[in-house]
Amino acid sequence: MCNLDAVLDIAVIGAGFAGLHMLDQLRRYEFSCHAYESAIGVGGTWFWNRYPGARCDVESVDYAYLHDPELHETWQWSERFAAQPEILRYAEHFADRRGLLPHITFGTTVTGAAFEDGAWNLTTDTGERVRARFVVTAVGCMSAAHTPPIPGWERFGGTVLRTSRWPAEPVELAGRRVGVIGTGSSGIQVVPELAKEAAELVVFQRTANFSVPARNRPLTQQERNAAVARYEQQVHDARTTRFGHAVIGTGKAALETDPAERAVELDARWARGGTHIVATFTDTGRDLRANAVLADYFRDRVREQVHDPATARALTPTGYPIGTKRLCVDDGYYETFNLPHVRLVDLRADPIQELTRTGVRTIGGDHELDVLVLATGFDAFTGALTRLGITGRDGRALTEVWRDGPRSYLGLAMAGFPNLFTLTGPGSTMVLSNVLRAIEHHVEWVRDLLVHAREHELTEVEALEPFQDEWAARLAELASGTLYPRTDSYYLGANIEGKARVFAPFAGGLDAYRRICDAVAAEDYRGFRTA
Ligand code: NA7
Repeated sequence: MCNLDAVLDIAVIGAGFAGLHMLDQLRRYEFSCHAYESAIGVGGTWFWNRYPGARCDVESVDYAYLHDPELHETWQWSERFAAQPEILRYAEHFADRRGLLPHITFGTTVTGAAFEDGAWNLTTDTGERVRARFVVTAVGCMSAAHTPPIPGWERFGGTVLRTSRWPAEPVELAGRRVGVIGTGSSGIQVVPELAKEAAELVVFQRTANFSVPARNRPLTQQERNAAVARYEQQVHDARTTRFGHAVIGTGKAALETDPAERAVELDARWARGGTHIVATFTDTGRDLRANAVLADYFRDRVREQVHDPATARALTPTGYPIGTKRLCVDDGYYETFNLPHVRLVDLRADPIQELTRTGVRTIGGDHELDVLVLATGFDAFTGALTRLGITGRDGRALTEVWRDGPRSYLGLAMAGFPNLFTLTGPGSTMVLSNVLRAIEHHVEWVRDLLVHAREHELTEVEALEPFQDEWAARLAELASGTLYPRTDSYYLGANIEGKARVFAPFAGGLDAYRRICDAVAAEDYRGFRTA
């Protein structure tokens, strides 16, 4: 690690939760390091997704760093599910507390990363050139926004807003006709908030999603104290549970539980709110008949909440197993459709044809709008990485190497791309676990590998192809034991036209994933070529 050509030991790309923690750890271990961030502030996802209603679907006390016990003890979350401004403040507080800001260049997007003569040359949109021995990407797995290929974007004369790039300044919606395309987690959160202001709200839905109420509320001081007292248990859960935090199920299979008892268990979780309801029974994630029990329970709840039978029918998810798309968590989503100025356009029955100068044209007619909100998702998992312009050994472009889908070893490294590590990369647990828990694991694992490289004076660390192949086979095998591959979702890349269909996340749970990574490290980084 002492090549005189290298300006930095390590360049970090991104200053969200992963990038900040990585940068902090590298500084603590006295590496020369610097981070580059497109935004003008820290926070990543929580910097950009500042639309009204943006909120985490993991409980605040679980969606926080655990590696800093003092921060854990002193930070007080105000609500059960924190809203975007509070999570952003938390990221800013961490960066400030750890003195990270001088070590981040903001407003700078990495546009090229080439491995040449034993180090990485980064280029940026501001013309900066950086040379670093190692690069760690912390670009997020849901950060490359997706704009659907609807004809007529250039024609629409109104305002276009994206949930994933919401303006920092207030947006005036009072008295305006607003349309929303997309009913995933973001759409379902933003719709009730927009309805409070807009004169008219039209929701364009392609696929009805399963959604559970959040039952968000302020945390009591007693609950905050209990969270502090639970610290050791949380650290234990981070290592030993599937999601990285405790989820209390019944431990029973739905198909072996009496229907009356099933209803009691599901009612209790529905009343409590949040995503834990999907883990009520042990078999709903792999058995279609069991899955239907849970799905039917959700469908009945839609009918209870939406007054108009035709709207209720359109909002009722059908045709795919519950949980195979991200379960949404809402705050009054269904009730919003009982308001007189809100209407649903079911795009399955009435597809979008084009945008016109004044709105959205579907087969059924024109919907006149002043504002169009896109909540249309992301080129998930791979998009933020392929947009970096990465070329590895022998000038091979990542976009070429991943043409048939992402390939990685542990989701953290790639054959052909030495000295490059991808936090929350495709092939890790990503959004199938608590992402904060996954981030902390990856950062500490990569840090240890970099320390190992320094101690052993290694100049190159690269994943080996056969181990990468084995990892791909393991990912496919784990996915085949679940219901995920049955549904067109971003987990499979199916939301992006022309994208290879590969189930990208590790579906075996964060606990199992950690054990594998620990074993790799313990066996002198098995599966890596070092020089
Ligand atoms: P999602 O969950 O990917 O949702 C995107 C939504 O946009 C979804 O309803 C899509 O329908 C819809 N969409 C995408 N393209 C189109 C077109 N062309 N026409 C109509 N509708 C379209 O993204 P979110 O931002 O809501 O959530 C992302 C993650 O953030 C979430 O999983 C949490 O982890 C937090 P589709 O279902 O594809 O038919």
